[in-house]
Amino acid sequence: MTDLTLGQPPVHAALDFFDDQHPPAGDFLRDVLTGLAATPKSIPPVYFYDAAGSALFDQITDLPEYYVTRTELALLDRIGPELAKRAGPGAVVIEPGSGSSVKIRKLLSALDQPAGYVGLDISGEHLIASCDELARDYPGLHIGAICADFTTGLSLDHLPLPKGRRILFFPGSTIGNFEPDAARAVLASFRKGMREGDAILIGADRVKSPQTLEAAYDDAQGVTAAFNMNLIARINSELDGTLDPALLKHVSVWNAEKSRIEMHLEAREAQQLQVAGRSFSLAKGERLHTENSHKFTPESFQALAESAGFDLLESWSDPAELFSLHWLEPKAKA
Ligand code: AVJ
Repeated sequence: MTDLTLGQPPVHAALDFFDDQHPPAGDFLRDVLTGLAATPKSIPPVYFYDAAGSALFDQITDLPEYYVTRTELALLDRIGPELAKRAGPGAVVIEPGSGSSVKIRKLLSALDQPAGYVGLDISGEHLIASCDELARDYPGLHIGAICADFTTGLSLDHLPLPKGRRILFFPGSTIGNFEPDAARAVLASFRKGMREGDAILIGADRVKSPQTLEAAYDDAQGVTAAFNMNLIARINSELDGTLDPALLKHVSVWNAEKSRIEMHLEAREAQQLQVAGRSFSLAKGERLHTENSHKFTPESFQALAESAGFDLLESWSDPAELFSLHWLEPKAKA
């Protein structure tokens, strides 16, 4: 059951609707225990983003080595008129995993009289705050918010959306966090919620020199290391863990075979650790795998899009070809 909460506490007069789909909270304890018992050991990257982790991620986006965010922002500025032409007037922009309000503002400002915006995020509080701010700055734009987990698909049919063509906005190379099969599944599930003529504007980071990539995920100021280590702080404080951050080292490695940057926490020496009363051991040099960030070539991204049921109509890149934005439309149904 979804409940359409209009004007219930807290009151959001600025929003056309707030649709709480009650996404199940991730089970941090279960996932950490499972990951530590596995070989190789791993922790899912969704747990990076508590308040401290989100603040560290914001700092990452400003680092000299982390070209991703500033490159995508500059690209959005440059291609704004082309996006306006592609989208046409009266579009309804839907943003799964709405994160940076800077990016959505650039898109909304570039488009030709957009009719609506719908933010969708797993964290309702954060979502409402950012949609409220958008509503203040874009009067006349119909704005709604959906609290849901986008990885399980988009359910939009019951919502009072303006009529226009729907444009899904999925920037940041978030798609790169998923392994190929899961990335295909995410895109295919987006497609299920789309009608003919709707489109996705999606950001995807590109393959480039391993040195550039490894530096982007292991910066000189140690902000990315702190972001990675934040997982350890969370395990210690929330799951009664005994991990010693001084015994772990942040590493970023380019995995050429899988075309991805991997982040790990590597044991500087052999150690025992406890989480919620359970014991685990790490051998010297053993790693906890904490994130994958897949990088694409124009060909590999096109193959992914097509395998998920989309045609790739256009791609744009910055002059140094660091990052791309792609325009996808559902393949005509046979
Ligand atoms: C938010 C998944 C796009 O993979 O570049 C940045 C996360 N991790 N630095 C990325 C991240 C370390 C980021 N994404």
